Amino acid sequence: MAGRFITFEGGEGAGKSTQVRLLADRLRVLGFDVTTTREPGGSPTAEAIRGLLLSGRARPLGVLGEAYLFAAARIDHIAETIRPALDRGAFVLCDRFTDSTRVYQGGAGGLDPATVGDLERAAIGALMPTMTIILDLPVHVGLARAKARAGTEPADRFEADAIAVHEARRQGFLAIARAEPERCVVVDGTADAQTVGQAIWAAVADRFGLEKRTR
Ligand code: T5A
Repeated sequence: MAGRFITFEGGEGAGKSTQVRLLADRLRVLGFDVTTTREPGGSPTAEAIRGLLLSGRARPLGVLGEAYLFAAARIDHIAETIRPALDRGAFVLCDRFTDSTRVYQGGAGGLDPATVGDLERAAIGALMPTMTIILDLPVHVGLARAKARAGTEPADRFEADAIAVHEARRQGFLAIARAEPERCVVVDGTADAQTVGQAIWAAVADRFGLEKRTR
C-alpha cells in the first residue's frame, strides 16, 4: 500500500467531517494528493446502502442484517474509492470506518464480538487504517451540535438512540484507543474547530514525519 489511510471516529456531531476537511486543506497546501470520503458511503453503491441504513428502512433486518449492509457498503467503498487512491499514493481521509461497526453494531449494539470480527475480516482483509483519530467529547455536546445543524430535520436512525447508548458508544471508542495505541490517537473535540484541527495536525505531522506548520 503506497498511500496513507487515516480514519476519523467518534460519536454523533463530534466534528469528524469538519476535521476531515481541515486536514485535507493542510495536506493539499503541502502538495499531497488527498482523497476525502465517508462511511457508510463513499462510492455510488455504498451511498445507496447508506440511504437504507440511515433512513431506518433496514432496521427490520435487526443488528446482524444492518451489520451485513455496513460490510457490503464497505467492500464496495474499498474497491471503488479507497484502494485506488491508496495505490496511487494518496492520503485517504475517511469519516468513519470499521471501528464504527465495532462500536455501533458490536459493543453498544450487542452483536457478538466473533461475528463482528468475522465480518470485519471479510470486508477489509488486511486494510486497517494507518492512523485513526478518535474525536472525544461529552455525548450531550455532540448531539446538540448535530441537532443545531439538522434544524427541523428529524434525527436519523442512529442519532435517535437513547443517551445511554450514545454514552456506551463513547466508551467503546475510548476502549479501542486503549487497546490499539499505535494506531489510535484520542483528540479532545470540545474546543473550537481550529483548535481541534491544530491538535490533529500535530498528531498527523508527528505520525508521518511531516512539517509541523500551522496556517
Ligand atoms: N454507523 C456508521 C454505524 O452504525 N456503523 C458503521 O459501521 C458506520 C460506518 C452515519 C451513522 O452511521 C453509523 C454511525 C452514524 O450514526 P452520519 O450522518 O454520517 O451517519 O453521522 P456522523 O458520522 O455522526 O456525522 P455527523 O455529521 O453527525 O457528525 P460529525 O461529522 O462528527 O460532525 P460535523 O463535523 O458534521 O459537525 C457537526 C456540527 O457541529 C459543528 C459543525 O459545523 C456542524 O454544524 N462543529 C463544531 N461546533 C463547535 N465546535 C467544533 N469544534 C465543531 N466541529 C464541528
